Amino acid sequence: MPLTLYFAHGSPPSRGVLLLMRKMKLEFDLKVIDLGAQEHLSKEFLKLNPRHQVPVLVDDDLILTESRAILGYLVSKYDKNSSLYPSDAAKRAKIDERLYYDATVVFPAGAQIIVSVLYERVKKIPEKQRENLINTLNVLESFLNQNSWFAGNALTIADISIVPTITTIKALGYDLTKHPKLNAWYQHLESSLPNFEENVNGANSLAERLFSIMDDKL
Ligand SMILES: N[C@@H](CCC(=O)N[C@@H](CS)C(=O)NCC(=O)O)C(=O)O
Repeated sequence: MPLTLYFAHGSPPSRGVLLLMRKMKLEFDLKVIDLGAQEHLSKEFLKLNPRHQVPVLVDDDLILTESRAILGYLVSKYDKNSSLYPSDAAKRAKIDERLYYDATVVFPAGAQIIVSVLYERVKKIPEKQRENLINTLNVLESFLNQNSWFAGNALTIADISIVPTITTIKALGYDLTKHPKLNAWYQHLESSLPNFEENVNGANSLAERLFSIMDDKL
């Protein structure tokens, strides 16, 4: 049975998994879940993920519901010698460190703003949320002081996990050139990752929904 990815265009973690699957040239069924139409609350989807979130990966009888676990699994299972997620303990620990930072700080910093606009219908981005996001971007910039990648000296799943949030904030009007190393990293990924435009289109569609509610930009 082929892999199946349940995915939403606007969702940064979904787009990260899609970017990796395209890069790895995996064959898979893509099932697009329309969050606006509440397809993630359907009975069938709740059976896959009771937390009603995308992405979800199904591989035979394995169901995975956390994007960063999916990224690690795909490389470990389908390209285990790849530098995207090496088996060396120290290298892998550094990648995991960045993935946890993404899960607990980077993605939530962007997601907070999206939730405030989409669900609380705020017209202006709350100043505290904007500051939090900028502080996070400054930390990301400092991570790039030693290397041009987030974990070591090669592209890894840490970069692939983080980049969709950055694409989203750019789509919301943020000027990334304020963070020169982050901007250079972004441009490199934009020009080298296959099908990157799918990620940009997904971020633009989410930004369009937000701009239809708020009179603000990042
Ligand atoms: N920890 C999850 C976060 C996924 C997540 O927040 N998904 C959002 C879209 S970006 C979602 O499906 N939201 C619908 C909901 O929570 O009901 C991951 O990275 O896989």
